[in-house]
Amino acid sequence: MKEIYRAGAERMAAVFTDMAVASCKSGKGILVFVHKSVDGDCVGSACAACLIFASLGAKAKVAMPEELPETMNFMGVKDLLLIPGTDDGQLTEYGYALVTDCAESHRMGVRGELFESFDDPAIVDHHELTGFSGDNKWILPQASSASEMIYCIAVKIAESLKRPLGDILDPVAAGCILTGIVTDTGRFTYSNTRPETLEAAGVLAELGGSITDVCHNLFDRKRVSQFFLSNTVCSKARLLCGGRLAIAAVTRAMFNDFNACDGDIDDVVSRLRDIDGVELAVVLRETPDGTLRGNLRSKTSFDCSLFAGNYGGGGHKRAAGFTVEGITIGDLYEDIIKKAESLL
Ligand SMILES: [Mn+2]
Repeated sequence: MKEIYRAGAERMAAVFTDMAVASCKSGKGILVFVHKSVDGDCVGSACAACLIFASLGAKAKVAMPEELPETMNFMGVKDLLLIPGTDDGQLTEYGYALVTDCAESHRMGVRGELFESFDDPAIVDHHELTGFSGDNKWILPQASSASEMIYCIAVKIAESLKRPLGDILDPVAAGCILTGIVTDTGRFTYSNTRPETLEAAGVLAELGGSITDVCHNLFDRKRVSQFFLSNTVCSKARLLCGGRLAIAAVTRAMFNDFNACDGDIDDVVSRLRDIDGVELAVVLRETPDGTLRGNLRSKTSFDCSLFAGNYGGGGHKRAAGFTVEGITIGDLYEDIIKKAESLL
């Protein structure tokens, strides 16, 4: 295992093992939290963590902030999920908390309050964050995905227990981790794809994960509404700042016209970034709850995470986002252009 992962993975392997032991002794399960607007990495890393705990004899489930998107059904993880409003009665059976691909309760949607009620939760995250320290917290922005970090933890658990990795990661867990890695590396095309990321993917494929299934379900498949709305949004996008900024705004009316759902424009921001000459792509949308969501992607140098910070958001250098309210989408659009102009 590469140096940047080793110490953290070893430390967290001990944390996972200790949590499993404590959970078995007390009879209280482990809840794994994720960010809202779930994606392949948060669901994949969280479900894999649950299955790792299960391999250690402990009961663990994911405290989902929303229902699982239909496109993720292929992961075969429904039994691991607690869905708000349907499984809430079970929550008292849990006494320990882990969060993956996220660290901050305000990003957890309806689960934020529950997360806050846990003392000193364990964290595994790869977002650019400061202010989280402690032996049970591992933040590694250089990691491709939270899922790759979970993979490293599983490797260290297997090593320390002298068990084969397949004992710790069953085929479903391997598929979950692969889902997170494929998602966050844009199918191994983003610059966060390291040689060790590819090595991990190879091992996970051997353990039963399928890159084909992830790519088909999370990248290639398009709902009819998604296809037509995303084409319309792209056709309305503008190139500014000498072609270095591509920006598009999506109103609720546009969603309604196409009978489309919120996730239907998730692919637009990378399509805009891929235009020759574009360094920063921004897609703004009106969300169903009345807030505005901004998604940013950059090609080579622009720091999206830093820029999203202007609006209280964050993420990664090449991909970030934010949520704001109290401003119209038109005003936000102009404000972003003004701020980006001085940086591009
Ligand atoms: Mn992630």
